Amino acid sequence: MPEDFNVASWDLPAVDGVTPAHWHARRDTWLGLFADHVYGRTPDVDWSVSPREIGAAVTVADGAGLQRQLQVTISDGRASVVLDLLLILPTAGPAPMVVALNFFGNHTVVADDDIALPTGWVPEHGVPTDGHRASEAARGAVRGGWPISMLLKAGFGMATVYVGDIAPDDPDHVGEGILGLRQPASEHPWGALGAWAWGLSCVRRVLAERDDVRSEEIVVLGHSRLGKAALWAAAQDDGFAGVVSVQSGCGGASPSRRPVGESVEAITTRFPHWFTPGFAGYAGRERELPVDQHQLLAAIAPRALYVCSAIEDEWSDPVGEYLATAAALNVHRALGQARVGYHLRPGPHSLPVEDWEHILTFLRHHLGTRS
Ligand code: GTR
Repeated sequence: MPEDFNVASWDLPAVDGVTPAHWHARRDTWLGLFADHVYGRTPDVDWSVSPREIGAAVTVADGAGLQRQLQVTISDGRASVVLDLLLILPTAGPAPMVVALNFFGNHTVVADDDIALPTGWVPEHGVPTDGHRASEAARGAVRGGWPISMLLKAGFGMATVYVGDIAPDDPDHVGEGILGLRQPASEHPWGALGAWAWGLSCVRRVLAERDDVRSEEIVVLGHSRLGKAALWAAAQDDGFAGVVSVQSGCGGASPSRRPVGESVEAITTRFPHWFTPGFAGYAGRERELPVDQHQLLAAIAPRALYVCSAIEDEWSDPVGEYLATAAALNVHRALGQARVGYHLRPGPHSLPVEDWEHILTFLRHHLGTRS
């Protein structure tokens, strides 16, 4: 563990006294506070979610999986967005699923010339682009971080969408997705994390209707900023059987009150578009936040929660992630379930195969999937 003895004193809002009888009301209160003070309100709109399969299924991983591409239109009758959804499912029948957004486009996750390229803005962070437009040269660029064969072997399918299909991750372009089309009639407008969480729930709805998916065993996973979105998605949408947060840090699994790693000031200065604007007002006054991130982890109870940290990733505050998980565990226990796990591995901020191995061990155990 990193040196931790000189941290100024801090404490978390209490989460004691939870009982099954009043859990729903308590959870709703916390979710309302997160919406109003951190992520913004998700519009209370009746969205239709219409998937359309593009092309034929392709056999992958030496016959272990079937790869499918879907275009998902999400509409409220006035505004709509279209997501390109990449599915890889075990050939052997209905499967539990891991749903995860990707940073650069579906074409970067697997090396396949037939994967649709994103049509909107894409980031330039070591992955080739044509001036912030998706490039053929990026096909398969990040496939090392997506161990599809390992997932299939463990009995899991994988569903992924490019995060920018929902809301591009840039303050100047974020409005080109759903945020530009729908803002709730609220003084707490949603930001990109709220939009990404909403997109994840839409994907879950698509999967839950499929015969080749075990609808009760859909888990949402995310690394870093996408881990923040995964937690917010799972907290709000109890159709998810669980969540895996990988080094989600500030605004994710680590407490805002703990004066270690990324602060509210740092994150809202660099990424103002992620949160509801009012969150920035807590810079330097984190103690006044009416919630903290352990309550987000608790709001997932009694469903499965797995938090991954890395020792060298001090910006995400691995100790804080652990302490928040431990605090949330008390709530999960109070509800009679302790499907909560945490690991800390050596090394930097990343999602290597080593993390996936631990994640799949946890999920196989707690989702009761085949051996
Ligand atoms: C950092 C940011 C973190 C984390 C990370 C990531 O720059 O400060 O909150 O989300 O990006 O998403 O890779």
